[in-house]
Amino acid sequence: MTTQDVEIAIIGAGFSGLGAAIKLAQNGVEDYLVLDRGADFGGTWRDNVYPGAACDVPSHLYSYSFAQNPEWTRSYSHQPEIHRYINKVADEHAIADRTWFGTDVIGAEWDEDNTRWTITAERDGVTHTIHANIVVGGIGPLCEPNLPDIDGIDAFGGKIVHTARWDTDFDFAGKRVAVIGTGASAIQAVPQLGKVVEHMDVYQRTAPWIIPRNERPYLSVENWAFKNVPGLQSLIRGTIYSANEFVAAGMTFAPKALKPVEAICRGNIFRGIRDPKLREAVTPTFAVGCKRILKSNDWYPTLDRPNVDLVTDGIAKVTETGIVTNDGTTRDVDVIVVATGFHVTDSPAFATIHGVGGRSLAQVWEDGGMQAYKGSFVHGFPNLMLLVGPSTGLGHTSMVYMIESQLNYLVDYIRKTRAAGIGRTEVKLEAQDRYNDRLQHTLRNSVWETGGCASWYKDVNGKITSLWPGFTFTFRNRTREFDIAAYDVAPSVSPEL
Ligand code: N01
Repeated sequence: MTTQDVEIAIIGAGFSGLGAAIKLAQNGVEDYLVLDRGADFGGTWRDNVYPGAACDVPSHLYSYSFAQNPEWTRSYSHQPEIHRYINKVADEHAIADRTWFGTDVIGAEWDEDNTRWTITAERDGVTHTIHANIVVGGIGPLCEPNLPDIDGIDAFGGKIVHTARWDTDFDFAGKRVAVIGTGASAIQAVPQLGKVVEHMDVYQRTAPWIIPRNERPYLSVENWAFKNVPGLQSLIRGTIYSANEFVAAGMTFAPKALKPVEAICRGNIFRGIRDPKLREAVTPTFAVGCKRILKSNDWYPTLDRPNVDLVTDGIAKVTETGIVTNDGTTRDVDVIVVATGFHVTDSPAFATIHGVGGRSLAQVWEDGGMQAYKGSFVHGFPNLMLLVGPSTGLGHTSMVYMIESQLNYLVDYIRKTRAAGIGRTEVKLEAQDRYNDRLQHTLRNSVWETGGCASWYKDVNGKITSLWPGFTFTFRNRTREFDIAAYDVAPSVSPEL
């Protein structure tokens, strides 16, 4: 057992946690420690190593504005390249020196008497207590795999693997495989698996809308230009960003404006599948945009392969040897791939963070769903800033943009509270409520509310609590400065803060 004191503890070393570490260092804040359970930087881009894992946001926008990368090899990057990029940026800023990898954060408790957080973590079998004045939560919403609660699944005698916990040593060649789920992860993994497996059953509960993926390798002359033409990468970022913001406006304010997108998706189905029955089976019945719009050129042709079947009857149960659907058919398989997403609004991590009076985030959000002020601060949890917190997710553009907006807010929060000798900062409940009421008002006509789908964007109470509605530059403007008037503040108990 060890005990350690730091000014700031950053939990998570993915895009958001790493970004926080870099920005703090650049602004003269040196006393921080990054904690991550993995072996290196990357978060979700380290963990999701299923075949075909890639990003559906163009490479130049899906990167830090302060670490643009002229070396991207493709217009859309694949997981290994993004993982390498994140680790290269971390190396350039020597963040590993202030990071504990292989460290599992078990819990964090607010200590009112000492105006600080007590974090309990385990590393190499040793329990560590870390006292931190401030905690920055960069745990990411897409990190806890959601395992489907299907009757009999525990008794399955073959192999079960979740896309986010892939077994890279397992050889799928010649196997009979079932894939449960047809979301963003499945549509990337299935075409790769389809090339090697003997047979694959794809269990579709809800057909997704899918547009073509405009991916291509960059020519060496393009990479030369990215490196040598001043402002070119920023121009590309700006162009992609602006085009995406039109989609944001449609999703939030005018779902009917997304009709052309639906037409593009229908064209994708028509081109990818010859069988009219299969075409019908993969055509969604909800408004485009209600769930994440996916991008693929090879999903539909893969479903049309002779060794692949799309199964649309619901799953009744899993047996020791296979899957039984509601119509009574049994399909035996060697492997079940669960591409069933993540615990987003009900992350197990929420039960491990205890604020004022010992109440956990899970308890506070139990009835009203996830709520925070500017996606960052939660009443009852002083000195805790969440990155990619409630109502910051996006369905249309780069999360790195949202993360960088929050990093501006983080830096200004530290700057202002340090300058004023403030040691305890808690968002006022009225400010948090007003903010969330406004968000819900904006969301009421959005496609996520009105589009006729069930999605992980919705919380237990049916409210959209994971997405930012509207333009992302509005969020950027709101997080440009730390608005201290929205917070109850108290002086520091320790003189150096
Ligand atoms: O998970 P999902 P994902 N029985 O929740 C089905 C990001 N991402 O891992 O639609 C049967 O989207 C479920 O069916 P339904 C991205 O933000 C990004 O694919 O609920 N089926 C659905 O088809 C994305 O949104 C990239 O009816 C069950 C699927 O499983 C997020 O990660 C790449 C079931 C789950 O889809 C999550 O994507 C990959 C059950 N019991 C992921 N339970 C990029 O390119 C669930 N399903 C950036």
